Amino acid sequence: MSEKKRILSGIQPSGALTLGNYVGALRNWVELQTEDEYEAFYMLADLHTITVRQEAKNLRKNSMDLLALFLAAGIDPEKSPIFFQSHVPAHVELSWVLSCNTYMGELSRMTQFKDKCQKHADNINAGLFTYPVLMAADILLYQADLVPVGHDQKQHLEITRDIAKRFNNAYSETFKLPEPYIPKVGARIMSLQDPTSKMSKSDPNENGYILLLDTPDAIVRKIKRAVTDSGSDVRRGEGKEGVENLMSIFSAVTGKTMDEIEAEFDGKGYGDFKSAVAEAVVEELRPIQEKYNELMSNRDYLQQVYRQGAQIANRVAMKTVSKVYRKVGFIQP
Ligand code: ATP
Ligand code: LTN
Repeated sequence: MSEKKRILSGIQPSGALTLGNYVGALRNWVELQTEDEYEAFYMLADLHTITVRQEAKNLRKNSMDLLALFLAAGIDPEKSPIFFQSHVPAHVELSWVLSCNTYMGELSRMTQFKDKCQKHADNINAGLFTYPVLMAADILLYQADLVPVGHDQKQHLEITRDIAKRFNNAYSETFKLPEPYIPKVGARIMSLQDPTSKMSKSDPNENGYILLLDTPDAIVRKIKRAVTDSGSDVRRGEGKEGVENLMSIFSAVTGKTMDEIEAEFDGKGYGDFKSAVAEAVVEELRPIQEKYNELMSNRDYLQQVYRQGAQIANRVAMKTVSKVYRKVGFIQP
C-alpha cells in the first residue's frame, strides 16, 4: 500500500448543490488536493440518495450535474478518482457485514435519521435507518484517514469509528479509524430564511439557499431578502443569527475573519453589507459556472472520468471486502 494518507468523501446527487455543500465540503476537497501527502477518492453517493424517493429521470440528471460540478470546482480526476457509489458493488457488500455489527439502538440516535423521518413521514424506510452503515462502508473500504465533511456529518463519522473498532476487536485489526475534517469557517451555513436551520438543497423554500448554479441576479435577490434583525449593526451577537450567517458566508468566500468583517462594516448598514456579500459570492461562483457549462457539452469526457474512477475504486474496495469476508469466516470462492 502507498505511504500517502487516504481521503474519502462523498455527496449525494439529491439535487442541485448549495453554497453550504460547497464551502462545507467540496471546496475543502480541492484545497486538500494541493497537499501532496494525501491520496483522495471522491464519490457520488447515489445509493444513499434513494433513501428519499427520487424520480429516476431527476436522479440521472442530478448525477451528471454533480459530476460536472466536482470537476468544475477543481477536483482533478487524474489525481483523485471520482466515481459513482453504485458502480462499486463492494459498498453494498461491506455494508451488509457491517450492519450485522451495528446496533439498532445506536442507529436510532442519529439526528439525520430523526430529521429525515420528520421531513419524509410518509416514507420512513429501512434504508433511511441503515444509511450510516452504508456510509461507514464507504469510508472503511478505502481505509480512509480523513473524511472532509460539513458539521452535520460529525455524528456519522463517530458511528463509523465505533463500528470499525467493534469489528477490529471481534476479528483482529482490519480497518483504519477515520478522522473527520471539518472546516473552521463555513462548516455550517444556515438557511437564509431561517438562520436556525442548516442551508439544505431539499428546502422547499428556494429563498433559503444559494445554488452553485444560481444566476448572479438570483444570488443578489436571495441575499437581499435574507432574514436579519431589526437592528443595523454588522456584528455577531444574541438575536443576530441572520447577520452572523451572512458574515460566515462572506468570511468563507473572502478569507476575511469575523473581526475584520465587523471592522470593515462598522457604521455601515445591512444594505451595503448585503451588496458586498452578494458580489463576493457571485465572483466566487463565476469561474465554477463557466467551467460547468463547458463540461456539460462534453459528455464523453464525463463518462471517461467516472469509468476510470470506478476502475480504480473497485480495485481498492475489492481488496478490503476480500479481507473482511475471509476474517468473518466465509469460504473463499
Ligand atoms: P439534503 O438536503 O438532501 O439532505 P444536503 O444539502 O445536506 O442534502 P449532502 O449531500 O447530504 O447535502 O451533503 C454533502 C456535504 O455537504 C456534506 O459533507 C455535508 O456535511 C455538507 N453540507 C451540507 N449542508 C451544509 C451546510 N449548510 N453548511 C456546510 N456544509 C454542509
Ligand atoms: N452522508 C453524506 C454523504 C456521504 C458521505 C459518505 C460523506 C455518503 N457517504 C462517505 C463522506 C463519506 C452526506 O453528506 N449527507
